[in-house]
Parts: sequence; structure tokens; C-alpha cells
Amino acid sequence: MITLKNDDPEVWHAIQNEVERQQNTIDLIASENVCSPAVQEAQGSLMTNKYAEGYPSKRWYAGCGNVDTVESLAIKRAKQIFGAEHANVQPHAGSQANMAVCFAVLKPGDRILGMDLSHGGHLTHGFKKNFSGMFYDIVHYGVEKETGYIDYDKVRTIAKNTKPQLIIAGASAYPRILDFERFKKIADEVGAYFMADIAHIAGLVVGGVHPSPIPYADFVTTTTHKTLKGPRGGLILCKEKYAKQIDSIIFPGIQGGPFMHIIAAKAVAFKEAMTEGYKECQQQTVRNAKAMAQEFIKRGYNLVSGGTDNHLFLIDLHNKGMTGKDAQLLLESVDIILNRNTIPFDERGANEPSGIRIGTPTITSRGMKETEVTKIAECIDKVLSQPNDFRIKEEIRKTVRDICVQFPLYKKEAYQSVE
Ligand code: DSN
Repeated sequence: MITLKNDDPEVWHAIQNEVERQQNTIDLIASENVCSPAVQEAQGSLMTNKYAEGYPSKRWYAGCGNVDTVESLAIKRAKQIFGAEHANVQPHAGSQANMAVCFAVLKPGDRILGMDLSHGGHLTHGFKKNFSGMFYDIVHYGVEKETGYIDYDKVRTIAKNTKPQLIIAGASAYPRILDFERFKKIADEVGAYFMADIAHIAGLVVGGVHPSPIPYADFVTTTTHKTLKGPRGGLILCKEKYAKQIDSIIFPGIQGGPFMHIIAAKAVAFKEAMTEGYKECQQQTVRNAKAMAQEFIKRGYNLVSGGTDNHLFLIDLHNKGMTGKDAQLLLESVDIILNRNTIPFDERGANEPSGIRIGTPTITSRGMKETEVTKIAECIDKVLSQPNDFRIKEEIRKTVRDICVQFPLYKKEAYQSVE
């Protein structure tokens, strides 16, 4: 980044500091990951200069031959890795992907049945201050207080009583397998469309460690940067019969020019997702989450639903006498990065919730395995159990630093400071 360093040292410094921060901290944010240098090169390319409203071979501007090539590759590869009939790779983010599906099949005021945000759902599944909650009539399902699992019989009863036009399966903090076949049956019974938002688990689906919604869902939406390990962006997969509807709602419906540099990077990421190494990484992500969850249980922590089937789990901190915010700040002070999270039926608000969410995608991408995740759980336990012990904090900071040195974010010279 020599040009950037010369031309804009303030931004260059901030980026260098971020390289240092990512390298020297343990990232347990379940929605983050590490994308490859190749993905970053495509993302940082001059394809950002190109306007390409429309779709491959059907653009409004001249000079689109090269961007047509990358978008066609991205579409072909997305269909291949997910086994989907149609892919639209243009959504700028997961929210736009979800908005597109809603706008394609619903009228304002129609009813959506989605998972409650406070039980692990997502803002775009009906939060009142989100477009979904503003434009549509929202009903929610959640998890059971005793088990932390979704009760599909209850989802069915809610669906039969409320007759939604769209049912959404998907979550940002649900540690268990989602039964897409069951959701589809419920949707069919009440005549609703079925959308699966697999933003969190897309990489696990491609890696074969979570069942795929593709055979069941009318629409599958995802981000491309979480477990999928691509650039920050969105993606819609659907049956061929909805292809025109989806394409025309993305453009010209809700977006203008696509981000061709991001689409190039999506193509690269989808190619990487075809490798054995990628599949192994997804399998290890789940093994790591399970091993880490077990270590916390052994140390007396309460996990929502008692564990995990995927890449994340939620710790209920009630018996630790601290809030999720306290834990987040305390752990950040020893270079362990995670987020506070509400737990189902939380009596506290989202700002000072009772839980923390822990995810293993980033540490697994760095090469960490069961030995390291068990060590990290021990570190977290020590800090949370003795929050005021300065020596413990020093010891954990050192352990974190050692682990980070042993498992670099990137092995390539390209990411080292040029200073
Ligand atoms: N904000 C993301 C997460 O952290 O789960 C969801 O989009």
C-alpha cells in the first residue's frame, strides 16, 4: 500500500492499525471471518470504476465485456456450490437480498412470520424499526424457554392461526440445526412463500455440515462474508420460475449499478468454496464450536439450548453476576473480541443484555483447532471469574498474543506493514 501511504497517511495508518488489531486479537464474533488475499485483491481492483446496470450481456452502458465475464463466473459458481437453479450475485448486502425477496412477492401490509430478534432472529425478519417491520405485518416465532430449541409444532400453530404470506427461517444467534423441510411443509400448509436466510450458516451448508435449504425454499438469501468466507456482500438463490422477478426487483427495483469489484471477489470466493480445504475448514469450524461449548459447560457456564450444532453458541451470564456488556468490555481489554447478545426471554435490553455470543469461523480460518479453543475458553473463564485481578489479565493478554503469533491471520508477506 505504498501509494496509499504517500497519498493519504491518515487512512493508511488506520488500515495498518487494523491489520495489527486483527492479527493480535482473538476474534470470536460469529458473523466475521477471514477472506483470502485473492478475494481481497479482486475486491480492491479497478472493477470498482465500472458502471454496469443490468445483467451480463444486457447492460445499459458500453464497455461491460470484462465485468460480464466476472458476473457470469460468479453466477455459475454460486449455482454450482449451492446446487441452485438461479443466482443473483448483485445484492450489496444481506439486507438488500432480504428486501428484494419481500418486495418481489409481498404487498405492503402483507404478513411475515419470522424468528423473534430477541430469540436469535435478524433485524430484516420483522424488527419494527427495520424496513421489514415498517412495511409488513409481523408475527414471530421463537425458541422454547426450557430447551432453547424451536418447537416446530408451535411454529405450525402460529402459521395456521395467522396465515402469513411469507415464512422466514434463519437466525443470527440460533446454535441449532434448522429444519428447512419442516418449515417448507408448514409454509405449504398455509399457502405461504418460504424464504431461508442462511447468512450465518452458508459456508456450513456448502461444506456439508448443515442441511441445505435449496431443495425446500422458494428463496434462499445470504451474506457472502460470514462462514462463506467471501467479500462483504449479499446473494439470492431461487428456483428458475422466480428468476425474472428477483432479477428485476434487484435492478431496477431497489439497486442501481452493481459493485463489480465485489462481484469479482464473490466469484473468487465461490471458486475457493469448491476446494477440499474449504470443506475441511467448515467441518473444523463446527468441531471447534462444539469443543469450546463443552469446555464452558465443564467450567459451570449455562449455554442456551445446552450447546451447539453449528459455528456459534450463546452463554447466559446470569450465574456469573455480570451483563453481556461487562463481559464484552472485560474481554476486549485482554484482546478477546466478541459481542454481547440478548438471550431468549432476556429481562434486560439489547444494550445491557444477559449473554454473549461466541463463534469460531475466524479462529478456525486461522488454523486453530480443539487444543486452542479449549485454551481460549480457559482464558475467558479466568478473566470473567476474576474480573479485577490485574495479574490474571496480564497473563491472559500474553497467552492471547502467543496464540495469535502461532496462528497468523495471513501467511503472506503482502499483509505485513511496508514500514
Ligand atoms: N450483524 C450480523 C451478526 O452479527 O449476526 C447479522 O447480520
